[in-house]
Amino acid sequence: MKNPKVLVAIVAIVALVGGAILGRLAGGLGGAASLGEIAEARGLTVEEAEGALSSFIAPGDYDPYIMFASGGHSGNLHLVGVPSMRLLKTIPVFTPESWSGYGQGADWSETILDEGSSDKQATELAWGDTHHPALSETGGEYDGRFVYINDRANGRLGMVDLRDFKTKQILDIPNMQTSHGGVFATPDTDYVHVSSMTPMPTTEDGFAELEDYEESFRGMSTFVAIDPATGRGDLGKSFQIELPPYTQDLADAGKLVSDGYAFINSYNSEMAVGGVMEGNDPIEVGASQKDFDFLHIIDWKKAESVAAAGKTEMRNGVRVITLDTAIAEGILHFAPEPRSPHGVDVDPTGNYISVGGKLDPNVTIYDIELIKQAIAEKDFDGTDPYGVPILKFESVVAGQVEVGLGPLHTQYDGKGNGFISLFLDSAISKFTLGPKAGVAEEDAFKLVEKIPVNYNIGHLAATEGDTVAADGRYLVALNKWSIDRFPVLGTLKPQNFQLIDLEADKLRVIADMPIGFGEPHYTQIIKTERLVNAIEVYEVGTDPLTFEHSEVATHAGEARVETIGNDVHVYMTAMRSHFTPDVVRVKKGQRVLMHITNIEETPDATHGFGIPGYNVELSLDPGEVVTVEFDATKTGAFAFYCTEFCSALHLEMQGWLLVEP
Ligand code: K7E
Ligand code: CUA
Repeated sequence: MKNPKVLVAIVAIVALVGGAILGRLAGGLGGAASLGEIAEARGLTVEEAEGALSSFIAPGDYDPYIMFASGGHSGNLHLVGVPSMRLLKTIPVFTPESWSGYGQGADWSETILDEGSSDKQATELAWGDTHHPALSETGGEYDGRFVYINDRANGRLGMVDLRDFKTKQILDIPNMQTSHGGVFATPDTDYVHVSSMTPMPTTEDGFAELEDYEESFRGMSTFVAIDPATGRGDLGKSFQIELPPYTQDLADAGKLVSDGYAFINSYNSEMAVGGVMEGNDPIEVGASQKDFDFLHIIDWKKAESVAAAGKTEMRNGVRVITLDTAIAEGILHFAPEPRSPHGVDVDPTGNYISVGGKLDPNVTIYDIELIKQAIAEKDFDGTDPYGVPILKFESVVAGQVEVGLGPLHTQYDGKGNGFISLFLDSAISKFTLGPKAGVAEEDAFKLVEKIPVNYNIGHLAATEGDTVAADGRYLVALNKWSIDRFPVLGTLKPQNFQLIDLEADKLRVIADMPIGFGEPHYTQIIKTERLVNAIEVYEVGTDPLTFEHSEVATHAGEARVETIGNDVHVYMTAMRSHFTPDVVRVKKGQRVLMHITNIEETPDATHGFGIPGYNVELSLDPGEVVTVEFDATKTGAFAFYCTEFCSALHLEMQGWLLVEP
């Protein structure tokens, strides 16, 4: 044995595997030493072998957790098993995607994308920048019903129904150009919150000069009212709160003792607008002058009743509580927060609010009781230029912990600890919270441990870490750079997820997962067992948008072609291994409406439908009805076919679209 570390590995692994497993290994593999031989052959250290065993999910077994990861500017949502870090699914939200047929000719998904581009936009949008997924909650716990995600670029909110895991709504939120703060669901998903990132002009035509920034631009906090049955956002019941033109950043909802409050970080309270060629400071310099920015504390329950009392202005279909009203009604307060903060995160007990100031080496931990008391006693340190009262820093802060450089986002284990990402240090620091999270007075607000990650971490996510039920099982680091972690495969490198086992004695990374399909910003991790609404097949004839029986559903034996005026309606069925009808004749210039029903009842018996030259690609999941509409603009004999390898005669599952001159 050449490698001494392998000898250690063998000893450790033999010690590691318990009696029962040892027996099985001895029987099956000819002795536990076989594990050591594998470790040796693969050059694994003890720690690596332990890590592999603790993240391994045997073929055919399921992961106990599912991570909902944003896909960044790919516009998608990715589902990853934890701890195996296997990619299970990609759900397109803001971007057309041809595997699932999303926005690729299917009427219902195109409707969603179309509705997602209101007059607010300059054109019809075909991308989004997803940052923060928010799973719906009941009583502060994930309920497995819906997941929401923002489009940071275009001020929109996507909703995915966790029955069929498809995007069912894109809500283009008026009066804000961008969206970042949140997304979070209030503890019973009455509202889903999104706030703007960059303030926008409040003028009718959306234009204002940058010289008028302080007067004319405003930020916006939006509470989107959610229909509990469908999960859809309803702008008519929603309300917005106008904010000063600072850059509102991350946000979080209060829970339990802080229920009814929302918290939003801000930076650029300097209100720098850039203009380096016009003699101004670059934005990053102008926006980093002050030692403190403002944590926005919003009493959203009060805002809800102020809106119900009609003290709002109607702007583009939404009730807006103006900044003056928000101040007068005591809806909005500020607390100073150290330099250019990014993340704000409420702990599972609802008592503590952690803020990471990018340019300050501390995590600052606020206490909601102190905040409430300071508001009640008007313990203010003056106001900001717009008249928003500022609470005294020392009156509302419970503790600060020096954690390292570039602190961003915090997650919790539900055992009194916080984990904060350190972008500049490429590390995660573990720190303790205070007595209200069950920590002894003498241990409160201390640095526990700091571990390196690779590299430049943004968010991090703990299992159920945003809820009252944070269980402290795993932590995933979402790293921006992966510079030397993987083979060089061209110039665009993947992001890197790293898995950390929170039950190990000492924290360390146990698995890497390169993300070669976008830049995930945030993820939420839910116990798989909570996804109780997930279905495997639709009832035959279901319209996926409404979950109701479709008017154009075509059952076996009902296939037909009907011509009404210039429209040719083709009622088609798909079943292993044929489309009926398989020959469709139309004339050039006619409008073709194909209503296709997959009449299969077997899970996974998916068919596809592609037509060459016409940019049509659909996924027809078992039971699903999809309508595709297009003008027969080009003559020819087009060989349409099933795009999923569904059966032994899949290749024969084809037909003709004949477009006669
Ligand atoms: Cu930190 Cu958009 Cu959540 Cu990215 S934000 S990292
Ligand atoms: Cu149906 Cu291939």
